[in-house]
Amino acid sequence: MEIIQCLLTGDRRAIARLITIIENDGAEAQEALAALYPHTGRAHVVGVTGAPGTGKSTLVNELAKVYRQRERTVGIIAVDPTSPFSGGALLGDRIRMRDLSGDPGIFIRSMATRGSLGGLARATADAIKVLDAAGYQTIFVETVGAGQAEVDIAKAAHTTIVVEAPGLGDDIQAIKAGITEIADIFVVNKADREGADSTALALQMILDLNHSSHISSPDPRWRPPICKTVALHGEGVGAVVEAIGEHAAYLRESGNLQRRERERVEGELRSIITHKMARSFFERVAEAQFDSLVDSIIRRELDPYSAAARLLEGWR
Ligand SMILES: Nc1nc2c(ncn2[C@@H]2O[C@H](COP(=O)(O)OP(=O)(O)OP(=O)(O)O)[C@@H](O)[C@H]2O)c(=O)[nH]1
Ligand SMILES: [Mg+2]
Repeated sequence: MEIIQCLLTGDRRAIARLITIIENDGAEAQEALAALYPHTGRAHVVGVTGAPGTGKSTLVNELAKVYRQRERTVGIIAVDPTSPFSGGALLGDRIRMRDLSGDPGIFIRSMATRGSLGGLARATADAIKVLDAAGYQTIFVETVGAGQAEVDIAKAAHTTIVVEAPGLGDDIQAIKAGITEIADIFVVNKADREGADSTALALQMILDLNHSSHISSPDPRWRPPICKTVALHGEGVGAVVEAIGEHAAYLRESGNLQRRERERVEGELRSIITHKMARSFFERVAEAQFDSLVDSIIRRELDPYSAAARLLEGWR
């Protein structure tokens, strides 16, 4: 494919077009992904997640600057699971990241939900492949919140940063509930504000608790560092870059890089198969039969499980 040749030379229009093709999820997307896949697997993917407004975009912006000073190319994907309008709700991010644009070593793209959250996770994973094949060495993926969509998106990352900010008391609860499992690095941003120390302390305590009770820690040998930053002024950002480097080295040396890659590919394959099977089922099922079963369920003549079994009969 000609567009893939352009992509491999780092052509920005080719990158943008390919990501749009992927978002539209048609036959063209499959063909493109097949062609670019052999050129992937080189980038280090860093997920950045956390509650709204904690300073994720500002932090990514500053991290990207540090990487650029070190002559590493940077791809940035900002994912908004709450917005159906790609680019609309995230316009703010683009404006904030404006001081990075114009640098050919940086590519920034926003993505939003077109259909299901599962679809968004798949599209994000594929957009990462496009930037990887185009030669971007470090790829940041920013997501908001701590829902299942973020956890799924985080699975595509090698290193996941969870960003906290002081004064979000309830948020610590949310973090406790699920997100410690995906955090490789914690950042307490807005350290210029009151309460940053107690937020960091709360995180320490959660880590101690998890450590002693062996709850989460998929990686008992890696204890997530807690970095304090003032992203607004670039303070403490160098330490985050170091932590990312240390985590990457840890992944390589411990053999966890291969283990994660295997888990990621397994999950991806399962998700694609589930998606494809469901889609091909709904393409083939007779609408009239489907509707009449719905009527039967409503009339309580049939329960939903038996109706599903009837529809699936003979489909295997
Ligand atoms: N005081 C202070 N403000 C900050 C700092 N970092 C970011 N901000 C401000 O916090 C606000 C939100 O920053 P963003 O970077 O957009 O936060 P975000 O987490 O990307 O926000 P969403 O993507 O909307 O969830 C902006 O007004 C920033 O200027 C910081 O270190 N200190
Ligand atoms: Mg943001």
